[in-house]
Amino acid sequence: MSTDLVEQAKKSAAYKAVDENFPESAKVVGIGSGSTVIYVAERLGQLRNKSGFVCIPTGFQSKQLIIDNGLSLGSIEQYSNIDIAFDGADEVDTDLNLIKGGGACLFQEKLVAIASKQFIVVADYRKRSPSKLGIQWTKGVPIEIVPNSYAKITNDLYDLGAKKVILRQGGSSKAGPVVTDNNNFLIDADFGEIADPVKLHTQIKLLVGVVETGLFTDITTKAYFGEENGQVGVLT
Ligand code: ABF
Repeated sequence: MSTDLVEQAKKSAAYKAVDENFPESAKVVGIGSGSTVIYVAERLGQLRNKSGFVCIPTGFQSKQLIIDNGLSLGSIEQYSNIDIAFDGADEVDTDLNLIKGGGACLFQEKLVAIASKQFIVVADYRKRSPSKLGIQWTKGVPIEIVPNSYAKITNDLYDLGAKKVILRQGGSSKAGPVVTDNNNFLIDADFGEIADPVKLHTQIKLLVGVVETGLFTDITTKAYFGEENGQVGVLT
């Protein structure tokens, strides 16, 4: 698989998503995390009215992206009504359910997503599941948890049917667990193919110590996929 092809797919999806969806009237715009959203910020930075809207980041990386592209930076505390948000995904199923959190920013990503009138996903062709979640992305569902609950939650996730549960390791210090922007830990729980993501999300969310899950259900408006052949597919 050529890196150039994947990179081109990300760029095509992001540019088309912005071109087809960005409303001239937008005043508040959510900017997600990951390598595909880089091209969203690039495209927004090319707009003539780029000083006419404020951008809300989902983490440190997207804050930098906003600044680097000459866009105005705001925060979710200041602007909790967002006109439109763009973000990447680890996997998208045919019903527009997502797995997110491979980049460890899932809490802020979900906060921005649910605060947005329109939530647009941008991804390359590798992220598109032919049916359910858990087919393309096999590293498990990312779950942000309060640190001292990890042992209990690990047991609980096995009880819920997980095949493999891992406390994500290798943060910036490379030793020990990944620590999120909220000073929490992340668990990756592999449930195989996920038949009912709403049910699974609800079951996990009820465990004491769980802050948020990387299952995004009933949130996405549209998903743009850069394809291998250079085209862009849209799922609505
Ligand atoms: C973030 O970046 C995450 O939720 C998701 O894990 C990832 C997608 O990244 P990329 O665009 O690099 O594939 O949005």
